Amino acid sequence: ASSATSVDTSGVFVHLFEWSHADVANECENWLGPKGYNGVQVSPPNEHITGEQWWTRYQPVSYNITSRSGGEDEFKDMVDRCEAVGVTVVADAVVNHMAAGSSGTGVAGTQYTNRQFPDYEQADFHHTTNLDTNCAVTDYTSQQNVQECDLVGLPDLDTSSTKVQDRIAEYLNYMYGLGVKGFRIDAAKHQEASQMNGYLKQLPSDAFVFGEVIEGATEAVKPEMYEGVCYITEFDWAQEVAPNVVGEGKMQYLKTIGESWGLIPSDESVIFTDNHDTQRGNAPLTYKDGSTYYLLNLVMLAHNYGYPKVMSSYYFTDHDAGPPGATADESSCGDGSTWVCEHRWTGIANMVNWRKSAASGDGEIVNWAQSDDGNGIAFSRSDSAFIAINRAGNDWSTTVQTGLPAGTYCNVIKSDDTSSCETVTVNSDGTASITAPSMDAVAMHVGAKV
Ligand code: AAO
Repeated sequence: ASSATSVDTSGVFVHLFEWSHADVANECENWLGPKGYNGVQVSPPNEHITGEQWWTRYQPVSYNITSRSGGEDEFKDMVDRCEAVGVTVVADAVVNHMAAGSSGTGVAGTQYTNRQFPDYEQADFHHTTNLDTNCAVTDYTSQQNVQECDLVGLPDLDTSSTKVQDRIAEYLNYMYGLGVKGFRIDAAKHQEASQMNGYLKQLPSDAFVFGEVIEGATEAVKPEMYEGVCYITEFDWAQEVAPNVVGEGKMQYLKTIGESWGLIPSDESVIFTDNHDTQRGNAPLTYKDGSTYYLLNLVMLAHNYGYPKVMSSYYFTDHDAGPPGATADESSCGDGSTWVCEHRWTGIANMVNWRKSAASGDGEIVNWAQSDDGNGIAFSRSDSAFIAINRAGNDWSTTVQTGLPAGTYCNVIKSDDTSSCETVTVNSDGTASITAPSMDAVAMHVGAKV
């Protein structure tokens, strides 16, 4: 997993959940590329069951590139246009299972019956002595139950079968051929790691792959089982960090986020504040929380642990509600009813290039400083980037070592426009007098020097 992939994991990617391919393509050109995002995760691009709910995308009917987000031509156009501005498309690959139910039709018109699809016959699925039935995932203390039974009624592909492995590899390689260099493996936890590797090893070695493996304290399947096979989602990142941004913890504890906290190794870890499941589940903070969620994002982007993925949502109250019909663009982003566009929030967007500067040297966290009550923290990375973040109810003013070359810098939390931004002056000895406002931050980096 640590081998070179076509994605630089010291950067930042974004999940444009349920965006159409056409809107993603525009966003790559208008926003993601210019702001420095190096990847975009898109919703599963293959044919899925019909229906308005967002989760129809997680019930594959075929591997035709046709979905609510668009057809193959639009998909290809998106991939080309994103690649052209340095944004790698990361496709959500739903390959653990196929659609549930006794029969149905996919969005491209493909028909299926119980555990039988054009691509798979009943024997390709895990099953009981009867080919047409299987056990259900009910016992997370049993690896066999988790990996060989059906997750929420979804027919579980028998990934021990080389026929199945080869068909999955063919699908992923088809997307690779269209220019897709990254893959999220949905429900990776429900596939035995070496069996998963049976299809992953058929991909070109520069493919970036991360598996969705949710850690459960008493469970049989552990994220570390996937180390060396793919990058891994670290769901505990938000669970462990958020209580220090809001609640009983303190910002001062965040200095050491990483393996010493029991998290998986940084160079195999994909982190996120919330994802499309947890924002409807047990995420400690989401866009609905406003400023505390914003600070959690700033911590994620500033710290050197893991490969961060910014969540970009649509507004919802109903758990199952699918995406709004509106085009996602600058007029709908943040309108309160369609697309939230967290990835455009000024501080979040400008921290993407901050993180690039931060990774230009060894990336280590140095010049750590904190306020007396531990609610304000400041640090720099690689003598190229500095941030102060304050969760206190009052402003935090201090003079600190920024590690930066002397000069005048934009406070990129407010703006990265060097012709008009609010500025911070760094003295010849690298110190600066800064004020981190309550529930806000100050950040400078060498890429936004006035
Ligand atoms: C829909 C309907 C179902 C219906 C089904 C078939 O909702 O009622 O039976 O169709 O007709 C999504 C939706 C599902 C939807 C499905 C298919 O979420 O509701 O079903 O599409 O349309 C487990 C898996 C994990 C999975 C997660 C949802 O391990 O892989 O469940 N996530 C992915 C996708 C997700 C998608 C699928 C998989 C399926 O991201 O969007 O489903 O393609 C514990 C376990 C986890 C387990 C969770 C939830 O987690 O550890 O493995 O995830 O429970 O069951 C703490 C604990 C942690 C715990 C967590 C959450 O963090 O430490 O252990 O809390 O409680």
